[in-house]
Amino acid sequence: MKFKNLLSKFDKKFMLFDGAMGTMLQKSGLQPGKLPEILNVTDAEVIKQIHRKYLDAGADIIISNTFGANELKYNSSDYTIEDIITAGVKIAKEEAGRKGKLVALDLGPIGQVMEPTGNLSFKAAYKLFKNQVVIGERTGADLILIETMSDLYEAKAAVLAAKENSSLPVFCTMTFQKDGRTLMGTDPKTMVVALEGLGVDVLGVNCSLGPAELQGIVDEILKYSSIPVLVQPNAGLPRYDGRNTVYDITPEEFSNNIVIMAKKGVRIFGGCCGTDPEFIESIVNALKFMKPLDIREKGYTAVCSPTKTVFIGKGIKIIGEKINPTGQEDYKKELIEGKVNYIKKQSVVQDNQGADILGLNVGLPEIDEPSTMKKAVKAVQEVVQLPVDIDSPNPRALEAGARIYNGKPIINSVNGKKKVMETVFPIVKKYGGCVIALTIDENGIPNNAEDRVSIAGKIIKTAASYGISKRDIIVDCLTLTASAQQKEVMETIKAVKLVKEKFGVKTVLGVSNISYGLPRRCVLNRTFLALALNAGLDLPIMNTQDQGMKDIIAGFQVLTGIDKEGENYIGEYGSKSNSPKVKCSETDKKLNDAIIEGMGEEAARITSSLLKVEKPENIVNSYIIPALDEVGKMYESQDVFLPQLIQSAETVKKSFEIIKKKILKDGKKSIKKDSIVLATVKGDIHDIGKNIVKVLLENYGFDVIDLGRDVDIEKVVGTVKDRDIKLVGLSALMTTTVPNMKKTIDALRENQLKCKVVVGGAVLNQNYADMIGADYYAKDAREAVKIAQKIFPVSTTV
Ligand code: B1M
Repeated sequence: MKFKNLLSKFDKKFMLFDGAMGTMLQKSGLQPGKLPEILNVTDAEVIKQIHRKYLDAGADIIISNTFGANELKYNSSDYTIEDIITAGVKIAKEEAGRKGKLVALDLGPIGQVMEPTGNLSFKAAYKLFKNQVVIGERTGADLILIETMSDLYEAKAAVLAAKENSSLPVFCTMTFQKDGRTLMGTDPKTMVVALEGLGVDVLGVNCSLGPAELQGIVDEILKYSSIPVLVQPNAGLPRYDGRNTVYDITPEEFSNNIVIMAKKGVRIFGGCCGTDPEFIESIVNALKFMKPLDIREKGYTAVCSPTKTVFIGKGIKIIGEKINPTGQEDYKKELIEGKVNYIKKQSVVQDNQGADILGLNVGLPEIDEPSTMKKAVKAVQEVVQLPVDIDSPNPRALEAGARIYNGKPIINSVNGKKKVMETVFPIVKKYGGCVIALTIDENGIPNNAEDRVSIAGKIIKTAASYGISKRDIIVDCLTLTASAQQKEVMETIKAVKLVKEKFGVKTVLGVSNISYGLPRRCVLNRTFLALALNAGLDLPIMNTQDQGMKDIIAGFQVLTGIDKEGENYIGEYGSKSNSPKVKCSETDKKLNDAIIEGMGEEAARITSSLLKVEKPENIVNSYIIPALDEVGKMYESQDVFLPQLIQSAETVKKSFEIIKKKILKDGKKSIKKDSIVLATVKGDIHDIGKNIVKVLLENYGFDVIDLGRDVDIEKVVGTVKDRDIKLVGLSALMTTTVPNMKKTIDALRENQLKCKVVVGGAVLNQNYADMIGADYYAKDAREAVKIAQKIFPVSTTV
């Protein structure tokens, strides 16, 4: 309601935020590294002046100086976040109030990485945001601005915290890189699908890039968004001039690009890093005589994970049915034992077999379904990028799953019973899923198609009263078994057709149920699938291992013109002598697969058994390094994103722990030799390779002083000086950190330290090593040991 009031003021004009706070603070002498929000308490006048300048420039909304004011950042400060946020919002309110303008409570990222990639739990993030929201609303903020988000999951925690603990309008913007995705891999359309689902009032992009470079990202957002879009670009691309980060474009260039965006449909603007009141004034002038475009409802049906959006109704999309305890004894056993290995394995297998969405059912009477559902959702999202269909008749399990899910899920299901609708629709509305609507009500499943259609109508109408759009409802006309209810088979098919014709909604069917109790089930499943597809089925829930069913879908899409010019069909079947691609169905995965898929326990298990037949070094060289190389390539080609890269690295750690134990157990640690300093250079956090070198050196009796990763040059120099070190080993994995390797070597030389330096890391070669003044280059860990033995000749041979 509050948002409608706010928006009505801007019905015929653009809404304008202010520009950068940090840039202005730096101009007024704030030292880098100091927490800027403290100034709300210690130097209120500075903040006041900045707000005043932006208001004078024509901003309608000023943003409180509270971006980083969370309890983690301020845990050792003299001031509480209560002090800081209260002061920040108060100052802004006073200034804005003078001109009848508004104040946005600013919430930036917490500054820690969320689980499973990092350690910050969803619950902890939610709590931090909640505290900020409560203080901000109490002090009089008019709206909440969640901004500069790189992680969709963190954005979700912030949005839920804002919506559940205040009645203020919620605006949320994310930050994109040059490759068109956020650091954690979310693309603009996925952001729109997830954030719209969560019910934000405004969404968009801030920071990232300059306005010219943002145009493509803005186009994508506008293409999918049915709500107002906010854009706050930087003042050009950031550049380091040797001392400071600088931004190059003029206010005029900035506003010229803003005008282009306004013509495309953006309604709300502001500035981010590098902008100042001149930029805002320039936008005010440029938009003075323009009117914002009306917003169009886009009308598609979509679900998403953090990195992948699946549009339902654009071609046939498959929900994999295998993560369901019905008839799966091994899965049942795992559920009872609280394990998730089956879920992870089946997620990967079905993904490889062509599932678009994964069905997730954990329903066993003897377990705590809500908490198991949470665990299961996390397990799936750790290993695959597919969206999830959270399947349970238990609304508490649905809610637990939907809350913890990263993205927009399918919520499976609601039905025509009044009580069920009353419990499930609020969940759908709050967490923003697509919901599967079963055509059953208090009187059971109707025998005939028409009655099922009328239940569908009732559900769609009731959903609308909760603010749930028809586009988010997927109707299930219910597959009954041909063995028990043969007559009703064709009623289901007819119902699918009628539901589509009458309401234009998307449809889903669990296909395999048709053949229950009959022999050669695949024959009936396939035939039923073909009939249902022809009637308008969009989303079969099926066995992804059944190639015959996948063939029918592929053929159907060619014959109905969905697969334009048979492009996918030819791609799939053309060159492979009618043998379609079944990438993976074996369950006993090899070590490289386990690493690529991020299956930690699996990797540890395989490593242990491999060690019975392979040398530790062989496992590193023949399995681990090639697997990581492949992940690196997939990362580069955007087949996987940072969370998956991290997941693979974590998996390698598990595998390497086991290898390390073995190496050290077999080792010849008795000879005490001189110490070697090892470090991954400044700016580089890759340490898997360096750690391997360390273990092997220790195995050959050397004493290693491991300085860790991202190591300051001074620390290397200091240690070499203090301990009279004769050999230093430096590792670097990125082209961008090789210069720091050179700087470290230069510093050792400048300090006239007589140590030798050996360098290594995938990005280096002998030439580079020579160029940066290293004494030795080691292509791998064995080579590093050989060099150490050369320098300390008493050693045994490798
Ligand atoms: Co990143 N990463 N990564 N990464 N990562 C690379 C290096 C990359 C090539 C991937 C890609 O884009 N294809 C790319 C660098 C591109 C470039 O510079 N041209 C890259 C990038 C871009 C990034 C980030 C910037 C991503 C982002 O945030 N957007 C970020 C960097 C953060 C930073 O450092 N500031 C980042 C982060 C990460 C993770 C944290 C997710 C993780 C590292 C986890 C960890 O190390 N604790 C990670 C990983 C795993 C990789 C890949 C996939 C694998 C690296 C690895 O461990 N290889 C990597 C792609 C690749 O290399 N194929 C990639 C296995 C390891 C055993 O090999 O380290 O070469 P290596 O060590 C060998 C030898 O080289 C030698 O012996 C070892 C054993 O034989 N050796 C030495 C190594 N050091 C030695 C020292 C010696 C002697 C021998 O004497 C002292």
